[in-house]
Amino acid sequence: MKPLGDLEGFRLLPGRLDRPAQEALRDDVWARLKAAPLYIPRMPKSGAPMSVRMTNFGPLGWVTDKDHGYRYEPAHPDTGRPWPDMPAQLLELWDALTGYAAPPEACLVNYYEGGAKMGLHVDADEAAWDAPVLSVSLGDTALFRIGGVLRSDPTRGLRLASGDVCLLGGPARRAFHGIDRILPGTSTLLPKGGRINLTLRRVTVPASPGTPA
Ligand code: MD6
Ligand code: FE
Repeated sequence: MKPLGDLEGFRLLPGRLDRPAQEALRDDVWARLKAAPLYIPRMPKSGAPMSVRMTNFGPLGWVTDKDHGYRYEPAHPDTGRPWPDMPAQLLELWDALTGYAAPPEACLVNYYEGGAKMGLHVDADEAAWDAPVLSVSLGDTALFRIGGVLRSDPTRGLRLASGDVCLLGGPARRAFHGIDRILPGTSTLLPKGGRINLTLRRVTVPASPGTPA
C-alpha cells in the first residue's frame, strides 16, 4: 500500500500480477474481444473520436457517443448483444483487494496503441461512489497522471507497468486522473505492443441486507 502524498485512498500495487497471471488474463481478454469487439468511443456533443478503443465485460458497460453521452449500458453499441462475462481472475482480485460487499458490475477495457492517451477525468457515472475503482494494466508502460478533486489541483505522474494494479478509493475516488502517453516497446506481453487497461467498477448501490426487495 502506497499513499500518494495527501491523496488518501490511492493504492498502487506494482507487479500484483506475475507474468503467468498476466498471460492468463491477456488470453481471457483476447477470447472475449471476438464477441465484444473494440470500438471507437465518441465524445458527447462534439462526436469527436477518443484515441483509445474500448469495450466492456460484465452486466454493465461504460459507453459514450455524440447524442447520448456518458452512461452505462447492458449491451454492446455495435452488436446489440450483452457484454461478455468478467474474467474470474478479475472478480477474485476485486474480492481480495476492495473488501466491498458486492461484486463489480462493469469492466471497462481501454486499448491504447500508437499515440493514444486519455485526458484528465473523474470516474463519475456510477451511483456507488463508496466503492473503489480497481485498475489492472497489461502490456506497455503508461505514464499515469493524478491530481486532486479539482481539475486545477497540482498533479503528479507515475508509471503503470504490466501487472500493476491500482485502486482509487475514499477521497481519491473523486480525484482527476488520466494517461499522458504509452511508452512503446516496454513490454512483450501483447504481440503487437500497446497497452490494455481494465477498470472494474460497481455502478449501482447494492441493496442493504434486510431491505425488502
Ligand atoms: C488507464 N485509468 O489506466 C485509465 N480510472 O488507462 C483510469 O482511468 C482509472 O486507472 C479509475 C481508477 C483507476 C484508473
Ligand atoms: Fe478513470
